[in-house]
Amino acid sequence: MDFSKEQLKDFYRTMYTIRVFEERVNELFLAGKIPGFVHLYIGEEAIATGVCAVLSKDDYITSTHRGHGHTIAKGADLKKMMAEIYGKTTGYCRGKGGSMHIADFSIGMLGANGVVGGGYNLAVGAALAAKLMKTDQVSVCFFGDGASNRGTFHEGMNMAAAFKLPAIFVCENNQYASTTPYRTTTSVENIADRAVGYGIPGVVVDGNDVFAVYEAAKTAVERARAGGGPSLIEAKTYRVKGHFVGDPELYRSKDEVRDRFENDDPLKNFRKQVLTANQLTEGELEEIEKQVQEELDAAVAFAEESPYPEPGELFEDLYVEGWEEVCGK
Ligand SMILES: Cc1ncc(C[n+]2csc(CCOP(=O)(O)OP(=O)(O)O)c2C)c(N)n1
Ligand SMILES: [Mg+2]
Repeated sequence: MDFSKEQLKDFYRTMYTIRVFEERVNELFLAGKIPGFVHLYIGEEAIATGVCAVLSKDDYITSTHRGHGHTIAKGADLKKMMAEIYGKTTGYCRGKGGSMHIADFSIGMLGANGVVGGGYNLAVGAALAAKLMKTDQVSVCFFGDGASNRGTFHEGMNMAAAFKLPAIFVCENNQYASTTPYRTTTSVENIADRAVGYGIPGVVVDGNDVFAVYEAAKTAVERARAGGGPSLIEAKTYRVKGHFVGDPELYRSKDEVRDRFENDDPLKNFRKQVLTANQLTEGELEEIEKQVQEELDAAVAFAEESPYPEPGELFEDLYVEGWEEVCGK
């Protein structure tokens, strides 16, 4: 497939932004600047980037506990993201949600989710709304290999297939669910094989190749927009960092991680491909890196300078305005 120079630059900009955002979050967490928990997406950048490149601003996504990459790829504001992760009032949830609760409805990002497997039915609900309202929006559910063993997987997949909803299920198989290698808890070799049980297409793609992910997503999105119903994409990848920052990683060796990352880094793969094919120059890639670093520095400065919520605000922003009327209280 032919991509324009602008498209290629956008792929790199998004993947690089995710990579350096996550590296910075890692440093800041270890420096004690960030409260709570963070789960990093390093090594999985090509999946969110390839899928979201196919989507329009008003298409929906649902995310996971490892959600920074999806949120960046859907076009979120880095300043508001960083401020939220810091727990500051200028963040997406006024500092009360943190890393696992970032949402931005204005760009169709329906939320990260601390509940593993919590995204399926939100995504299916959004897809049902799009179908009933006859818009051409699609809804993408990102989820992990571990999450594919939850009951909500079946509920979501079955309903989307039975009602032919414009939903795309994207499994990020990063080989582990916390400390558990996926093969020890999964009955099939490929999670995509389960699509057969719902009568929908299921494909396996190299999740570290942004072009392969884009192609698969494009096929699924076109099918969904045309009324063809849902698809399941399994993107094989590798979780390079611990399950969360601070994970002692006793369940795998350092050599395994180094070998996987050195030999199959989605950013390196992309660089190699576009440079070898003379599609982009080293200078053009470096220019993007410089711009992204500046944007990231500005986001960190914004988060640092922003205030924490006041203790008196503790019970504010918990419910949407007018909830008493809606609930008949
Ligand atoms: C319903 C539920 N069960 C268990 C957990 C604890 N938990 C958090 S992340 C995780 C593993 C998820 O693995 P996977 O779906 O493969 O996603 P990954 O972390 O690899 O991105 C578990 C068990 C949870 N948050 N929610
Ligand atoms: Mg996993």
